[in-house]
Order: sequence, then C-alpha cells, then structure tokens
Amino acid sequence: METRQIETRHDWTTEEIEALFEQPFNDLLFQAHSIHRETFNPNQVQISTLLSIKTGACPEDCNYCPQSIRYDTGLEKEPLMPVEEVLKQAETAKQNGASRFCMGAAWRSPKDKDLDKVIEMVKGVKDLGLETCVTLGMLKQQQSEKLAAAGLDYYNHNIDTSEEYYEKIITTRTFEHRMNTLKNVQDAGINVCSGGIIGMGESQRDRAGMLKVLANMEKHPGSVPINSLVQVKGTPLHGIDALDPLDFIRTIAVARIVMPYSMVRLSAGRNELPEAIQAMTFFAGANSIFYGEKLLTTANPEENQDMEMFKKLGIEPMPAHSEPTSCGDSEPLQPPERLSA
Ligand code: SAM
Ligand code: DTB
Ligand code: SF4
Repeated sequence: METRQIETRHDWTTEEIEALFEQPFNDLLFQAHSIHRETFNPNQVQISTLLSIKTGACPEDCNYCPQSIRYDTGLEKEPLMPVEEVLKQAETAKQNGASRFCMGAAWRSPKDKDLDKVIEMVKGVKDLGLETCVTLGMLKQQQSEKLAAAGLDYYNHNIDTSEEYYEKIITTRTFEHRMNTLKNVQDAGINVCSGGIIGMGESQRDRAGMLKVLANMEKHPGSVPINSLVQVKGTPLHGIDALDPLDFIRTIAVARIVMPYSMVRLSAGRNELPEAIQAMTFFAGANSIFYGEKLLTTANPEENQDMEMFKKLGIEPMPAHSEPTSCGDSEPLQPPERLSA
C-alpha cells in the first residue's frame, strides 16, 4: 500500500484553526477522516486504563475538579496507594485488554519521597508489558529526569483550555507553570500526553487557542486527551450549560487535522455521550479511549458495553507500542477538492 506523508505543521494561527472549526460539519469530518486514514488504521482504537493512586485533598482550585480540597463534593480522600495494590490493578487491566496504564495523583506537585514510590509503580507496570503513563501535577526538571530514567513512557499534563481563559478556571497556578512542566518533561525525553476539557463555558476561539498551543509545540504531544467536562456537584462548574455534542466532535476533528500523528483520546465524559456520538468521534479521528468502569473518581462506561460498541463498529484494540502507519514531515496534504476551491 502506498503511504502518503501528511505535513506536520508547528506554525498554526488561532484564526486558521477557527476557520477549520467553522467549516460545514461534513467538510470538517471528511478532511479529518481523510487524514486519519493516512496516518492510522481507522479501525483500531488504543485502550488505556486509569487508576487514581492518590485521591482528593488537592490544594489546587481547578473549577472542574472533584478532587480539589476547596469544594465539597463528598469525595473520600485516600493516601498514596501501596505499590503492590497498584500492580494488582495493572495486571487486571492487562487481562481486560488495556495496552496503557495511567496512574493519576491529586497533587499540585509530587514530594520526592512520593515520587520514589511512583517510580517503583512505573517499573512494575512496565514489567507487565504495559505502556506507562503518570499524571502527578507540576514537575521539576530533576523529577522529570528521574521518571525518564525509570522508563516512563508518557507524562499527562493537560493545558485544559486557552491561555486567555485559563485564569477563569484555575487561580492557584498559571498557564506558564503548565508549559514549564511540559518543557521539563519533553527535555527529559518523556513523551507528552496533553490536551484539555471542552464544555467549561469557553468560546470556540478558546478551543482553537488551546489546540494551537498543543499543535505549535516543538514536538506534538504523542497523546492528546480531549475531555468533555464531567459536571460534579459541589464544583463551581456544576450546572453550567451542557456542551453540544456536535461541538465536541468538531473539536476532536480539528485536533486530528492539526496533530495528524498524535493519538487523539476521547477521554472523560463518555458515560454521558450516546454511542452514536462516540462513533462519530472515532470517524472524526479519535483513536484512543479510557477503558474501565471508573476514570479517576467518576464513572466511565462498563467494559462489556465498550466491547459491544467496538464489535458493532468493527473496531479492534490497538496493540501496545503501536506507531502511526505513515510518518514524516514533508509532503503537504492536499485538501479535498471542494475545500480547495
Ligand atoms: N493533579 C494533576 C493535574 O492536574 O495535572 C493530575 C490529575 S488531574 C485530575 C488530570 C486531568 O483530569 C486534569 O488536567 C483535567 O483535564 C482532567 N479532569 C479533572 N476533572 C475533570 C472533570 N470533571 N471533567 C473532565 N476532565 C477532568
Ligand atoms: C485526562 O485528560 N483525563 C483523565 C486523565 N487525563 C488523567 C482524567 C479524567 C478525570 C475525570 C474526572 C474524575 O474521574 O475525577
Ligand atoms: Fe488537583 Fe489536578 Fe484536580 Fe487540579 S485537576 S484540583 S491539580 S487533582
């Protein structure tokens, strides 16, 4: 089969990305799906399982998050999980078909003694043959290097929204803090997993601005989780106008176009999304999901429900350590005829 190379750009403007959003829906989906077929097998979806290894009592004030100590969400806090318990859960995730195991901690940034325990977890999960990912908050350069030396595959650190909208959502840290950690992680040679949340009252321009920052990174994030806000009672964003699912699909499609070789993950919010909408996100270029009954603290679809959906759609799980089907930076993609007119 001939492999065509899709151009990987790092010089997007917000206006160009907004113009992608504003296309007629079918044109946008056609363009995104055409790219998706060039860079990935469109019938494979990567399966990641999440585990909260330290829950609640987080000092940050992220307006969306049930784990902030500032909001009464009824969540019971739990200290850092013992390494053996984490490995037991990773083994179960592997048996259930996961290829990546993501461990999340409700920290602003990890203490060095806690990081040593997380490193033991990473090594143990790797030994099971799973790809590893952790999300622990802000990291110093030296902490990133320690994680890299342990063989960590991915570090998840979401920019969550546009630089302009950031202070409306979080006041205890800045967008720049977030970018600094992403730089530390990339400099240490760890793959970045970074995306955001849609449905927090942001404008389409904010969505375009967020994707611009990700797409203009020196190296595109290997994984881009697109979360639909899970509204949790007690958080400031509970009760906000619900997101139009078509806008969620659009965001996934635009992410696929501007980051053609990244895994785009249909992340939080699947429990509230009808199957047909999820199917459309796979067509639009999503090729990864969180799998298992729980995300970190909120519900996710049941495993057999997801397997049933995959069966109906003819989708198979992507094997661990899969790469895009073509790669390169040279030949620009020719837009579909109607769009180039
Ligand atoms: N504390 C670390 C941090 O903030 O990077 C790691 C854990 S934090 C829960 C990981 C990500 O989960 C956040 O960046 C956010 O994108 C996502 N998240 C948290 N609460 C969410 C919600 N209610 N709906 C959708 N995504 C959410
Ligand atoms: C990401 O982008 N989404 C995941 C993962 N990275 C860590 C977390 C979603 C959390 C949803 C709310 C909860 O379950 O607490
Ligand atoms: Fe803490 Fe992360 Fe939740 Fe923010 S998103 S409150 S940093 S756990």
